[in-house]
Amino acid sequence: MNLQHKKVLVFGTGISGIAAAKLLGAMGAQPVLFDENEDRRAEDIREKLGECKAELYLGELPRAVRESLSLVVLSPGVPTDLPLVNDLRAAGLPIWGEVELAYENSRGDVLAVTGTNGKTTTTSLLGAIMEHARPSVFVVGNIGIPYTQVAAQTKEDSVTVAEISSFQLETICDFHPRVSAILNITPDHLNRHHTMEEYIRVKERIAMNQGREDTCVLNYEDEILRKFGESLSCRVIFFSSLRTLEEGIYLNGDRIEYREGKSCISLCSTKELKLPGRHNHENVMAAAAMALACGVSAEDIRFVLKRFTAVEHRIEFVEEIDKVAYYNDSKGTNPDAAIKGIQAMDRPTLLIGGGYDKDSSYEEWIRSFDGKVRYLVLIGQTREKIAKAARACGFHDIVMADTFEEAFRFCADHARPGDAVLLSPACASWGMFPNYEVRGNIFKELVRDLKAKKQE
Ligand code: UMA
Repeated sequence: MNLQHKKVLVFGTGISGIAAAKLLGAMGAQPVLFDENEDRRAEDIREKLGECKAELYLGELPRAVRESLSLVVLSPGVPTDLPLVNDLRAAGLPIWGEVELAYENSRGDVLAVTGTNGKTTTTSLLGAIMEHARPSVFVVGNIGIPYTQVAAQTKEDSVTVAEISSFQLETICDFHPRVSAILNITPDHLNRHHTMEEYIRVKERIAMNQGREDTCVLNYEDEILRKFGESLSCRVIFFSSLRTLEEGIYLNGDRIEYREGKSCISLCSTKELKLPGRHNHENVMAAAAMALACGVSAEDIRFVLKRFTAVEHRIEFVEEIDKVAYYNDSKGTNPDAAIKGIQAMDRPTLLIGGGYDKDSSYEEWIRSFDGKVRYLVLIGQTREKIAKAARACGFHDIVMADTFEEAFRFCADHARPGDAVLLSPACASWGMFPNYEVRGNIFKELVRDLKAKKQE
């Protein structure tokens, strides 16, 4: 689409909106930035826009402006069924996501990772492998770097490794990864997608433009994905952490093996990895399969696998103070991710949970405690709902805290030598924090303050 001198609405003034407006400005379009939150400070937004001359509207979008538009670009956090978005769609305007805008204006190959959990680790690891093997690599998307921020820098030989959320998949049109992966699908973001069926449908959109030349990497142990694989026209590589496969990548004892036709490559042992847990071994297999599909050598993949360490905020070890280990799993933003968090603990644990309500149910998470949780310290909007679910599952060691600091203090005061204190909330951070990174960083600051006090 030629956007020269065309007015394009960019909905949302977060990091995606700012980057999309800048890209549009550089392309010769006229970006119109809009945010429903009238409390956003116009000066701050203008400062972030720098040289980009965008019109800016906060709170309401004037009718005259709506009528002058040629395209709408949505930030991922903007629901596609908002009345305003419905009106713009009904007026015949194309509605793109920020990812689609970036894709339309970038070059080279795209490798895209989605799934309910493990996306960030898999994307980072794949990014590290590609950076080791290729000259020009960009790691973007839900991981925290808007794709539009780098699109203009990509070249024919570039590889863009993108973490793509369900929010972002709702608004792609021609987005066409050469290699895609869906790691797993378990209930999440149901307040946005309304039903599990819709959430699955949206996730599966990652492969909708892939053809015979392309590859989709899927989890064989996820029944939905196993079936989905049978329906695809592109090449499918399955991974499994529970069985050996005739074709694909799998765990054979502690060895990660890749089998294609008659050839079988042994990549490495899980003992050589710095990423703990079965869920991480799945992430490793997915990243390795994607890299192999791009023609990266087993030797290059092996080199990176043996060196790659955990991603920040994902079961991240922070400090040991008085023989109590503190772990930051702020990225455990849904029950399934938080299950991985508690499963990774090998000692009695004081667990901080709760936050923003995404219509999740918490029983399965509580049942996964497996006798390890000494106290469940609850915060935020969901604390009553989680407490109710816990009691219904027979778990009663519940503490209610009014603030994050209070929750932390309770854990620090009640932990015994040999215990772990784990922040793994099973909920999004919104309402108490701008995002999970801020929540995780505050947790780490509290741990470091505690250490400093003990040393005084
Ligand atoms: N806004 C409205 N109306 C709405 C919703 C939002 O006007 O109905 C405005 C808000 O007032 C705000 C702006 O939109 O000013 C925020 O836009 P955004 O929520 O899309 O946030 P960005 O800062 O652009 O960050 C987004 C992703 N955020 C979400 O998907 C919620 C980031 O993912 C992503 O890293 C970034 O783009 C770069 O691609 C975060 C996330 O929480 C980490 N993702 C979810 C997850 O991982 O579970 C999907």
